[in-house]
Amino acid sequence: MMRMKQKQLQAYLRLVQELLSCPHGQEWILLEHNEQLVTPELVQVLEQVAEQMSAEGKVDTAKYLHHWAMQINHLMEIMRLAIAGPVSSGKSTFIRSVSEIEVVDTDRKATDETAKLKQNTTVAFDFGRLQFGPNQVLHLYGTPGQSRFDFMWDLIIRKAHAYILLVAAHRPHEFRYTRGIISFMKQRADIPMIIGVTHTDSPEAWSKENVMIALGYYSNNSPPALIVDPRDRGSAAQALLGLLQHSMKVGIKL
Ligand SMILES: Nc1nc2c(ncn2[C@@H]2O[C@H](COP(=O)(O)OP(=O)(O)OP(=O)(O)O)[C@@H](O)[C@H]2O)c(=O)[nH]1
Ligand SMILES: [Mg+2]
Repeated sequence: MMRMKQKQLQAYLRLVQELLSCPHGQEWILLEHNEQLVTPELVQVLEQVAEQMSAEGKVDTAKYLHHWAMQINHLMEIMRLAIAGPVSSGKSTFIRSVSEIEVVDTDRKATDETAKLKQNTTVAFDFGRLQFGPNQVLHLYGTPGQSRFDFMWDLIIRKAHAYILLVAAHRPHEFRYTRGIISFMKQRADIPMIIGVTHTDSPEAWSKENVMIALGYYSNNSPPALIVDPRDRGSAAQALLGLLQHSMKVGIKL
């Protein structure tokens, strides 16, 4: 802090001020707009202001700033995100679309009932990596769709910070199986999740709203749902941003 230039310090303090006055739920957007200030120095400034507030007896403000210092600190590290969902919902495609590294391919020729649906299925997991903003690295883990690999779901979900559940809108007979995946995940890890509705370009596709109802979400406790085309890099990146925003809102377990 001592060595920080005066001008730089002012910029950080201004951002802290904005963070304190911005509407609840908008913090992540504010940070996105000030991406160049989301650095270890910001964490330092947040903690120092928090300490000062605490000394002045403003405990809630201090707690709030400390919370954000921890969230930002965490953001600058690696975030592990899982992409789950039934066979052929688009998990491998999603990760291939956004990853900056060659995706570790564990797709094998499908032999069982999956073969009717597609030629190849993931038998271990997909792994991709993505630099998101100057300080943030995302590691993406795609689960295999078939339930005989549920030990792999278990390993991945226990390690993940948050996940996207992909569901194909044109295969309603899989909605019940998808609910099973969701409750499996929920039992193992209480982490932020969003629903990504895929295959909405199919003529048989259900609407996003109806898919959500079929998954058992009726009311305001439902997770955010987005339409996503995993084949499209922009669409997949938008879904990741949606997951990050949601994670910021509900908080990530550190
Ligand atoms: N038309 C259309 N095709 C899609 C969409 N999403 C995925 N696909 C296609 O669906 C097929 C299956 O996608 P995968 O990414 O292999 O599915 P997966 O979820 O990894 O499947 P498993 O590994 O077997 O569980 C691929 O041919 C994708 O290109 C979509 O929104 N629309
Ligand atoms: Mg796959």
